[in-house]
Amino acid sequence: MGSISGALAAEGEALGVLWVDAHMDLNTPSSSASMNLHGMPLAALLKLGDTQFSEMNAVWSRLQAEVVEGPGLPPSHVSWLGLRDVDEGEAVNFRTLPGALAITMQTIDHEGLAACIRLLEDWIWQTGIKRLWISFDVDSMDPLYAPGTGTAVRGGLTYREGHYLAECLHKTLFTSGSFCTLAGLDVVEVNPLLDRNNETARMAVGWVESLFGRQILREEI
Ligand SMILES: [Mn+2]
Repeated sequence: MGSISGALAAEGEALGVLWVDAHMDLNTPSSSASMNLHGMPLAALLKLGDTQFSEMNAVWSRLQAEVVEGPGLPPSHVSWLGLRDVDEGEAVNFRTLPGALAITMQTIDHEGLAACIRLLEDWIWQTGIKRLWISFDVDSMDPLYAPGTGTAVRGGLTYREGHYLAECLHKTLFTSGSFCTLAGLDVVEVNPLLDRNNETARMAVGWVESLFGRQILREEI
């Protein structure tokens, strides 16, 4: 939350967010079954209201006020990719966000990842986002490739899909004359205690390398 809040203070309306995650992280205290704050960062950054618990409301409002200055992240500047474990309350919250873009695994299966990335790029262009913050949750990847994480969900991105996404994002964000550049990156939810031979951490490092321009063919031939 803090990193995106800082970026928002620095970049203002130019900032957009790409949340690569199995989860929306869009719960408010009253929509969350677990009350786990890990499921609420985007709701806090978007300053989503909460109506159910009056006692909790004060804490939620205070958290939002302390984390983000002003009106918060504009709803139309938030996108997700890789969703496959969305709570009912999060889906309800999502419907209150005009212009936000949610790319689920179902869409990726149906349209193909390349078409989904074009959709994302069109959204960035049309929304006028000039600086993109990427939050890469390793649970966006299938647990086969990222077992070391607390809330793994089957049916995620394959190793190849993950790298293809990173390579395409590199092209979009780092080519000279790009309409949008990278504002910052969070890599989250690697848990070494749950990992298998450090596979998840290594996958995450490899993903970041691809985002910053490592190309397998150019490197190895
Ligand atoms: Mn997640």
